[in-house]
Amino acid sequence: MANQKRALITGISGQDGSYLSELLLEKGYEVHGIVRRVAIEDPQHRLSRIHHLLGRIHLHAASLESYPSLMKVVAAVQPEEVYHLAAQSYVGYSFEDEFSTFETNVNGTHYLLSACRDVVPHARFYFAGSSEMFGSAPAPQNEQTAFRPRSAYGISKVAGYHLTRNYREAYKLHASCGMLYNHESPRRGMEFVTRKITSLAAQIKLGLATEIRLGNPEAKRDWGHAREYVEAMWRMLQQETPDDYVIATGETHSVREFLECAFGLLDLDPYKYLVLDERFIRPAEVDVLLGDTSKARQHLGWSSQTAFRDLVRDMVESDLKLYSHCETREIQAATAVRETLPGLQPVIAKR
Ligand code: G4F
Repeated sequence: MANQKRALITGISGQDGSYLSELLLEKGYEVHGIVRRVAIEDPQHRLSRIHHLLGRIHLHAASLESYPSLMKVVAAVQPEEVYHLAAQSYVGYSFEDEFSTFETNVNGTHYLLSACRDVVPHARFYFAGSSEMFGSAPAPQNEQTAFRPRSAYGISKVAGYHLTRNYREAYKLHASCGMLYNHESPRRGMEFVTRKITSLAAQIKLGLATEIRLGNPEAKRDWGHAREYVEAMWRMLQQETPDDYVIATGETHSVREFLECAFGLLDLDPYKYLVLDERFIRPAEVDVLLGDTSKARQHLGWSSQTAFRDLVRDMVESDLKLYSHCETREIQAATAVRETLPGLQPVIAKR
């Protein structure tokens, strides 16, 4: 198609990358994505979220740690829109390895911004910021709230936000930052608490697991559906002027509420299975995240549509289906890894 817009997505194989690819394909974009070389060598596992899109999207091997590799892809693709989603995105792990979190999240963002400025200065750029930038700031948080990050991850996102803003002001890049609150779905990684809960609820229901080990159940998060949040990213890049937006539901719920809702949907009493495990407690916790989305509503015409209970139901039903088809030995292997490496939980591929 002659007028087809080209988009480049880093982190295309993740939850958000997969939903964003679907959205952009629907809108008629030519979609390009950056993945690590190992992902191309092991598509079954590492590209499971975009398996159904292979053949309709273009994948390029590059690494956020390598400026030349990013530069080469940007020059080859010549995108009109760049969505920078890739990151070391697990907050818990950032306490274990602050240095690689910084390397990937700060330098990776800097390299990509710099490549865009030098090669495609007219491209529109989206940076995946995070509500973790607000950290311990009082709720509700909006675009004016001062950042008080509580982890290396949060600090790395604050740095990415300032880099994005600086490229906008200094080099006139059309660069926007979405400060996205937690967004979940059946495609969420197993290391995050929502998916951990829904996958274990399903396994317990099917007799494949006997307990669920959690850290702090009192933390509160503003949880929305990832499928809707990628629409907000796209809308930001369709604005005449670049800007920064809080994207959230405007409701907050505790981990405990999520647990009760997920187990309740399967007629299970969570307290028969819950074990509090200090290995999952973070050295510094973010107690309450709650976003004020007035600006996104006004400027982007965007608001979250999925109710909390419907989000939980979507994830629980999907995991029930997934684990109904799983081999017991696959689950045992996954459980063994979970026990030894609490931060790193394996993904069981969707069939
Ligand atoms: O699911 P989580 O690991 O997500 P977290 O830390 O809020 O970060 C996610 O959302 C951010 C946006 O706000 C993103 F920027 C980030 O990339 C990521 O997507 O933890 C949620 C809460 C925390 O308070 C944690 O301490 O759940 C608590 N929690 C309690 N037990 C647990 C566990 N978290 C995990 N992952 N595992 C537990 O067993």
